[in-house]
Amino acid sequence: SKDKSGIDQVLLHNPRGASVQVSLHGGQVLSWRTERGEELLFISSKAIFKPPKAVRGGIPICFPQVGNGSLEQHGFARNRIWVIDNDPPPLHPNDSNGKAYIDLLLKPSEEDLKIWPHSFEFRLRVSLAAEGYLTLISRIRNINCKPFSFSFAYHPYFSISDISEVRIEGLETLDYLDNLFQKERFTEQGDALTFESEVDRAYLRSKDVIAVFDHEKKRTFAVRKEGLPDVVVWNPWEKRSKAIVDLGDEEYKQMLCVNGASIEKPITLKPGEEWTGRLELSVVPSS
Ligand code: TA6
Repeated sequence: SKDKSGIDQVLLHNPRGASVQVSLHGGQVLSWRTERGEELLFISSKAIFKPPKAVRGGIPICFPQVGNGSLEQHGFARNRIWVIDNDPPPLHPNDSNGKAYIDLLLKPSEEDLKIWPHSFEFRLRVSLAAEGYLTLISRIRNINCKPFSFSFAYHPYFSISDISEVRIEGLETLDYLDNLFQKERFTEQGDALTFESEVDRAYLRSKDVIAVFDHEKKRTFAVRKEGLPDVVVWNPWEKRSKAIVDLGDEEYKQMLCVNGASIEKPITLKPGEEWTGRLELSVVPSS
């Protein structure tokens, strides 16, 4: 199928009727639905479905830079058109039962090489398990003759009932860099993270499972990550939302970004080396 600006999208279904929609624009997951048809990811009603800007919502991929720096904000991968690999390597036999998957590929264009002179091959595998969980596996290979370094993040926007009703567990006692205070380093003091104003933090070296509890919707998201030591937590809140053109003024209440990322220490690949970063999202009912 195609989206509003004519860009191809791929729809994955599992045997129970859960689904995932992936756009070739950015390799971005735009929808993840349960077997009952409930949407689990947030997309702004003001989202712009047109390159060269990433869609506001879903799961943008930030590569080769997270945040600001010498490249465009969050790197160029999320703004490029990816291609489908029609002959992807098979799933592992132990892991193939009822799983639907697609592999997308990104290679730098000549223009990309001018702004970031490192040849790479990026393979993104998006899969939907029979049980409904969503897995993203990124494999980035250095096909250059020199080493290069990058930072990386999966930037999921979870759909939530109300930002004032959610809490995150798994970040207790960690150090974080606060983007609202010039990346100053603080230590988390609270038991669980709740929200009453803008939050934009990179929690460093977290454990590999983070939970987002949504009391009103009575569901919990589990974020499992591998190869991604850090976790960015972002909610723009009222004032900042007004400055974001592709986000409605009140929509911050229905979204929360909890990322798997590698930010503090850049990843370095020697020629021929490959890096893998994995994110697995699942949802369970809770009381
Ligand atoms: O992950 C947090 C963050 O870097 C914030 O600083 C905020 O800008 C957000 O991502 C969204 O960035 P974007 O470029 O998509 O508007």
